[in-house]
Amino acid sequence: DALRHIVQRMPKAELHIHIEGSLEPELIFALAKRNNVALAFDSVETLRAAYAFTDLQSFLDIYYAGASVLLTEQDFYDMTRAYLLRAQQDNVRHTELFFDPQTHTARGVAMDVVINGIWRAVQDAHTEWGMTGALILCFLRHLSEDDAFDTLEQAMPYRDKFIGVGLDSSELGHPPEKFARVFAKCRQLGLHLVAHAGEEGPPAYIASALDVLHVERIDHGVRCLEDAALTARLARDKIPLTVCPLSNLKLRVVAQLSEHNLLQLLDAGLVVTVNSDDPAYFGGYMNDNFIATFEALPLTRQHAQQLARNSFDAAFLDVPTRQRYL
Ligand code: ES4
Ligand code: ZN
Repeated sequence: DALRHIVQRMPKAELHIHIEGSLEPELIFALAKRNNVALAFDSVETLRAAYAFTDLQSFLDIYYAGASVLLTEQDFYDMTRAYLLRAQQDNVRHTELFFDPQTHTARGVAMDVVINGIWRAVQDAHTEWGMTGALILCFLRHLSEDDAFDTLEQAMPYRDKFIGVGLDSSELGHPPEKFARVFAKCRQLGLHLVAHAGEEGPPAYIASALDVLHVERIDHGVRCLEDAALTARLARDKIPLTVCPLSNLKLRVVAQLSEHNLLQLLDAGLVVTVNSDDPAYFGGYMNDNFIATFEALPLTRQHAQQLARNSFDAAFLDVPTRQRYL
């Protein structure tokens, strides 16, 4: 119909996608077989049937299990290639990919295997389709700040292959302050800074991500509306929110998409973007997120165009590249 056509046609940037969350069950099983890795599920169907989440942690447990099949550089390449191909079909022209090195280095997979595999797929998508892409290294917030420092040090030989750092995994009980020193170090290194905040955690975590970590964007951030002063600040300072509607639905941040606050966020003057988060787990890629949200909320064609424009405004692009997209 008309909406699907408009959404399909708009060039978009995806700024909140965990590349390990793009691993489809079929690829998990193919890689498990290729690498002789044992899985706790006996088929694609039983694995997919386990994708019934009640909160963030119930998802993370199965997401880390899925990532256990990734061992070689080719595995990371194949995963990333499949995502970029799918994004290209949704007319996504630019992607900023989160990756979780600690999920892999903790299993004995070397940092170069992770980064080189993902980065080679990004380069090939640029050569073949003109798609631009960049990597954002995420620290797992359920682990210690010392572990994050070790991870940063292991990644420094590949500093030219990632543009920034983020903070993900279990939010509650792991506030931004826990990572103040490592983010200060990353800031000195000239890395872009983002953090998940205000997904399950309170608005105070959004405020401390800004005040203590000095992040440039907030991943999720949907709970900001509980604090009017914080919302006004996000609008005034044009801090983008990378919102992930189907993720919020599947992790029960909202009970129904019709209860999602995306329209209120836009009406508050925030730089909202739409993203897929972990598309293989949450039931949809970029355009699925747009269409499901537009079917559930009274959003217009102008809102769709605003969201697409915001995705490029919020991207970490150099001025000429941004100009080319707008
Ligand atoms: C994540 Cl939805 C979400 N939240 C926090 N951490 C994550 N890692 C992968 N997906
Ligand atoms: Zn996320």
